[in-house]
Amino acid sequence: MSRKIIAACMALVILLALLVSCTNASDDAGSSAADQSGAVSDTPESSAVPESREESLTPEEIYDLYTGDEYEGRTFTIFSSDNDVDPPSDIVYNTGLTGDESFPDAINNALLERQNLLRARLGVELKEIYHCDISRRWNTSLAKVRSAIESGSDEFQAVNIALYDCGTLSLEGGLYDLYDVPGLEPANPWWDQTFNDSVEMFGKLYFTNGDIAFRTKNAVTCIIYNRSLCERLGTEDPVQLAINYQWTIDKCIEISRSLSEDINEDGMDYLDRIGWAGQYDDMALMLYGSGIRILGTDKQGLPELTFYSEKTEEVVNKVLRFMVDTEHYISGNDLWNKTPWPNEPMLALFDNFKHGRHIFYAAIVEYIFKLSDMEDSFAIVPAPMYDESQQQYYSLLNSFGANAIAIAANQPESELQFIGRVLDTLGYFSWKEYPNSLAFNYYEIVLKSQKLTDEESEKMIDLIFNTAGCETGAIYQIGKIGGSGNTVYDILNQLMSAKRTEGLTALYDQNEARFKESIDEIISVFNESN
Ligand SMILES: [Ca+2]
Repeated sequence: MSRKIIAACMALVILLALLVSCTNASDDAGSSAADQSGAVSDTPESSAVPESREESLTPEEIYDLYTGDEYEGRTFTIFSSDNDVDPPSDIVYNTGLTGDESFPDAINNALLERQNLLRARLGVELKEIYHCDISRRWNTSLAKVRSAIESGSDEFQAVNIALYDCGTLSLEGGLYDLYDVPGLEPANPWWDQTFNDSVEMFGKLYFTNGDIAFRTKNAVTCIIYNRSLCERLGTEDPVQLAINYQWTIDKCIEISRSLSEDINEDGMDYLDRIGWAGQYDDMALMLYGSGIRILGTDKQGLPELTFYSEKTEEVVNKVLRFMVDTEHYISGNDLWNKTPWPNEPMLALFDNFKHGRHIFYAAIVEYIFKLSDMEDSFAIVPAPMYDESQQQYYSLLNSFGANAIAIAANQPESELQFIGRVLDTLGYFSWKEYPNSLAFNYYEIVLKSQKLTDEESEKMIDLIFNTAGCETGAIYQIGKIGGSGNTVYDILNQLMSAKRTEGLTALYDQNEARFKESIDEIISVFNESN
């Protein structure tokens, strides 16, 4: 524990030094890339930071990174999984891949550079085993890791797999606690602290995320909006509202209600002008953005049910009422087989959005890479807050789309220091503050993809990525016992599909005992295996 605190203090010293040097270098107040807190940071008075010894230390010294040569000639393999058959790797360089809009050359080149740096620094060769798991979770990928654990296979040193599979493995004792891995410091700034805080359970950290893997950054939920349309309609500007911490659910709904036009006068349908294009996932986005969590942790670090309150009911009812307002809200869930994209109705709405027929499109960050041919100007904003007093945004990592990095128990404890050191070094070379790194290039692309000023765009990037966390209640499937029963999301889906405008309390009451039982089961499975 003390090691964590020391590292966090050192990180703070560096953070302050970076902020000061940034202020000295130019008057550009926008780039708060060093801001890890997620909150709006006041630039500290430069006199507050003494000319200290720390400034002359290299980052390797400050963060206590291993720089020796005892691993010369070794290979480090990461087992990755996703549901694409043959996607570009986000771990190693993709030979022969150029000019792909959703996978820019700058990213691929940064992967190559990272491999070269790792080889030059530690003499270690980076490799990846990719496995396509069509169903994404609880299937072949999970089976492969389990079987590697059973046989003690040394095929791979770390895993980069679905959040759900990380959750399952962590309960059954299949993953190491990253707080206990020598050579790895999860408090280092290239690991995502808000993510770590959101998934820490039983006082342990079984999986993490950070600058090391950008595909998961693509899975952060956000709201894309058409800025030109807002100007034409004379609404308030969501980016400015977000920057001023006035971006709330009420504002979001109010702005959506400024657009409703039945173009062909045959009733509202998917080709009309409608303020918001979304889907059932919007409920999870709004709840998370309001600071509501299905699962929290108690003082002992044990999981506890934190979902229901009057505030929760208010948010749910607000979103339900918005969703049935078909003049201003259109849901992909109502459009199966009703558009030229029969099985992918969200693509129909995305096409509409591109053509200026919606103000908002609730999505994940990845979608902004697909708008280069959109004429109107657009940008991303975080999920709105419950109200202005919240003064903090929360961005939900899409639990289905995101992976996490973990060390599985196929490796013996004697290998942990090697694995920890390589992972931390890889993280460091991926860090957005490291010159021309993977994360640096990723953020540059997100920045330039938005049609905003650089300063505005940087602020949105900070507000979204520095507040991204995960809903452990979804990952651990609270409510399912032995594979059956309703999760919290299941009961919300029931309300949405029935077009209800209230009714959470009764449904919740019917299921609460089961939710609690499910949590007790998680605790007992964990206690038996760990
Ligand atoms: Ca119509």
